[in-house]
Amino acid sequence: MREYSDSDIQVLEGLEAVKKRPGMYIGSTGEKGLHHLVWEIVDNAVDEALAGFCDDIEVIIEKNNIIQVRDDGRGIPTGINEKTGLSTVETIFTVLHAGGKFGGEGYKISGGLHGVGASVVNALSSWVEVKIYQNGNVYYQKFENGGHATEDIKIIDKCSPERTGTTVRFKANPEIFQETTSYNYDILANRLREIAFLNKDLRIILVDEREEEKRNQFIYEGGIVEYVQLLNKNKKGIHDDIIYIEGTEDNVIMEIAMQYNDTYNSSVYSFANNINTYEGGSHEEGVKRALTRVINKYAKTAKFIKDNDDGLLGEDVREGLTMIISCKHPNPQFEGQTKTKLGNVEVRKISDDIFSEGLERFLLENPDQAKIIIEKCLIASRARVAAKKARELTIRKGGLDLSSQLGKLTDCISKDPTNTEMFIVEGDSAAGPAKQGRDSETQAVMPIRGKILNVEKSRLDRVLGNEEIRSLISAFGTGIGDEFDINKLRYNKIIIMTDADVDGSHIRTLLLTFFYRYFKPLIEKGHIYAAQPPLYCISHGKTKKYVINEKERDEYLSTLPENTKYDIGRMKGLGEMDAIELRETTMHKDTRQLVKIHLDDAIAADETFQILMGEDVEPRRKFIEENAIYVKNLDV
Ligand code: TTJ
Repeated sequence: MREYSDSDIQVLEGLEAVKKRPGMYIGSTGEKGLHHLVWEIVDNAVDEALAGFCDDIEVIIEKNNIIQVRDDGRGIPTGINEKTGLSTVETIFTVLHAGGKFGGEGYKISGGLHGVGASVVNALSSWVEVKIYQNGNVYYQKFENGGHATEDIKIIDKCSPERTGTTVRFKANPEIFQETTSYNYDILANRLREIAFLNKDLRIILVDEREEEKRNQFIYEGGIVEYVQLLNKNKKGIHDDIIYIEGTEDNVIMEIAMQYNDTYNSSVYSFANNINTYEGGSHEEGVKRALTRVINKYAKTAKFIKDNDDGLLGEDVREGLTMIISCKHPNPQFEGQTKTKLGNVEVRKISDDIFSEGLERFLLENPDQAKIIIEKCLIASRARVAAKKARELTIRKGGLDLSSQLGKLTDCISKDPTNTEMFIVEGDSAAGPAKQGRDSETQAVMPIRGKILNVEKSRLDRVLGNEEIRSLISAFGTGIGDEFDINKLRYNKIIIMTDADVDGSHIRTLLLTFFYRYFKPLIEKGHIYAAQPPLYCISHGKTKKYVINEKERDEYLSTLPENTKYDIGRMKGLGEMDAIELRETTMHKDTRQLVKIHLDDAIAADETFQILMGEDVEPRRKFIEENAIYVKNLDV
């Protein structure tokens, strides 16, 4: 161990602060925070790629959940940093917020919680090891026990002078990440794939060495164009080209890819510095504003609509639109409840300028495709007027009031919306035990029949025509669309309770899509949950124990005395349990485990869903089984 200097002491105080309040730096010490460590390190490699010096990044989950991230960039500088008197490596890994400041000029892009830096990872790890390949040498430095350098940086080996890059290995500290230190392959794969889509030609490899080896390579020559292609894969694109527009103004890089399809919803996803801006912001506003203006202008000039006709609204020109907006900004301001809204006001004009010029040119150069697009927008506008009439009619007939449309709801006694809950239960076989097993004072049960209407394929008027959905809306009490009022919500928690199987996942995906499309505020305000029914039943003697995952199963088995004879059954559905078992395992406030649905879960469900939109059921089912990453995540 080295002797401590003054700067060591300052540094260690900084890292102590991180250890004391990890949540402030990485959001949580649960699964999400654990994965955040990986993003902190990966972001550095992506920055090097954005600066144009790296085109390969590899992430390896080693045995024992050690993470290795390597890039083929220039390598972290290996000299001493003037300000700190420590090596640059040590500075980056031990001084809070040291990130780019010590790394020279480059194009530094970081955002949100990201970019708090490698020092945070170091503070929260049992150990971190850094290797740098530079000038034919391999440099090495190691940190232990939450951030202490074991030695100064030193050369440990020679390498080919052509080889450059940085490799970081770390092991998350299990005393800090008490919930879990096990990485979820699908979470890593999804985000790495997204990063690859957002940075064309960047090659990212993910390897899992823990059990049977898993490996994915993500590289997209077309970048976000390929992303739109994927999202529209199972829909009919109504015009030939995926429109792609890019431009740079005042160091702000804008890229937009879009294509209209034959559905009725809009799927506009925006990113700033590779971070999904779920809450939108100036880049999205600029592009949306320009889209409405340019389409109206073209429609008038080309005489699709008369000068004094009502113009097309934003929602008309976005119906059936799949669009990715990616903005890269040297100094992004993230705002909003979840810090996922881009705040930089100047970007509104920049994105508007770049996008409107590009779209105008596309429409003029491709009149055949322009015609198809404008006609689609005109139909959407007429349908909007018709849907409004239909909705007014429904309301006038008392269609959405409580008394007439509650369907099969078994309501609770309490009318206090701060402590009541509604379980949405699939199928009659589970509805029975749920009704018997509930706490009738505060828990209501709403059975739904199999697959609810796929809202992705229907306009609002048809959605409102669906009995199942009307019952749900009536039970919520909030109304829908323009009439939506969250203050009228009749339950504090709306809990989706489906089987722990593929059909269950599918139904949950349908419901999440429905909530995302029509009741977004309920998700944002944390009113939507998924129940976690048990996956296994362990029986021995007269005892039956239900557990929700493999981990709990193994933990329980290890508590049994040796020679105990037991039997393990994989649960197929909620209907297999009687009312008391269902209450104990899944419904009772004291013993159940709920998963709160966040906006990104719902968006992910929506996105997954779009990929699954094929007409054939079988391949879709298969895809869900193999790939419905987010859906699986919810299964934990
Ligand atoms: C900074 O400017 C001079 C040349 O090197 C630049 C740099 O720091 N490059 C760099 C850092 N490439 N890769 C990293 C890096 C990679 C990982 C995986 C982790 C960290 C903390 C940095």
